[in-house]
Amino acid sequence: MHIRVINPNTTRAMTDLIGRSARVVAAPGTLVDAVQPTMGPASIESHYEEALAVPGVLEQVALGESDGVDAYVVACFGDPGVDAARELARGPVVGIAEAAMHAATLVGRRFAVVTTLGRTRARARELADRYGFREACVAVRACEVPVLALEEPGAFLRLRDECRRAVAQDGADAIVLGCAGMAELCAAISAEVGVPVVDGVAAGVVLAQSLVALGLRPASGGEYAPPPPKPMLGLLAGFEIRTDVPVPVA
Ligand code: 2AL
Repeated sequence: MHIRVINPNTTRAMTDLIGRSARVVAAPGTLVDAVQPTMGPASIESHYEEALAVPGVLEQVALGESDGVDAYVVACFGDPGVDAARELARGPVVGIAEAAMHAATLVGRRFAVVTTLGRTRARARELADRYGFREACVAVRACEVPVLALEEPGAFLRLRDECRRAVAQDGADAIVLGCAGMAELCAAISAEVGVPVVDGVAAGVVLAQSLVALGLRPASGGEYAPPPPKPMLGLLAGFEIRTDVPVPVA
C-alpha cells in the first residue's frame, strides 16, 4: 500500500517532520512518502495562505495519481483542498483535522483543539462544525506560537500549558493538536496533560490505511465526481481538466 502525505506548505523541514511522524504509525508493508507543493506559502496561518496553498495540494494529488498512490493525507489543520482532491483522486483523501477530530471522539466525549495563532481558531471551529462535532468540540484554543516556530525552545511549554488549560477550564477529556508541525511534540504533551492527545498526521495515516484496507474510496458520482472538463486560463492553465488526459499535470 502506498500512502502519500502532502504537506500543503513549502517548508522542507516541516515536510520531513511530517514524513517521520507518518512513518511511525505505518503498518508493515505500507509505503509512506511525504511531499510538498512546488509553489505556495512557507506556512499556512491565514485564509490568504490557505487559499494559495490549494493549487499546490492539487498538483501533488495529480502527480500522485500518475504514481499509483493508494491514498493521501493532507497534512495541514485547515484541511486545504480536501474536497477538491477527492474529485481528482481514485483513492481516499484524508485531512488531518477531520481524522484527528474523529479519533478524539472515539476516546473522549469533549475535545479541545489547541492551534497555533489565535487567528486560526475560527477555521478550526468551522471545520469542527462542518464535520459534525459542534457539541463535542468544547473549545478551540491557541498557544500563539507560529507554525515555523514550533520547534523552537519555549514552544513546547506554551503548547503544553494551553492543553492543560483546556482540560482544567474547558473540561476537555481529549486534546486535538491543531497543526501538523506539532506532530513530534504529541508524545511529550500526552505524558504531561493526563488526557489523550491526538496528532492529526498519525491519525490521518492510520485512517487512510484503514480506508484502503476496507476498499473504500471517494464516490465517483455526485459531489465528488471528477470535475467537468473546461478551459482554465492564465497561471492555472496547467490545471485544466481535459477529456484526453486522466489527471491534470500542473
Ligand atoms: C497549519 C498546519 O498544520 N500547517 C501549516 O502550515 N499551518 N496549521 C495551523 N493551525 O497553523
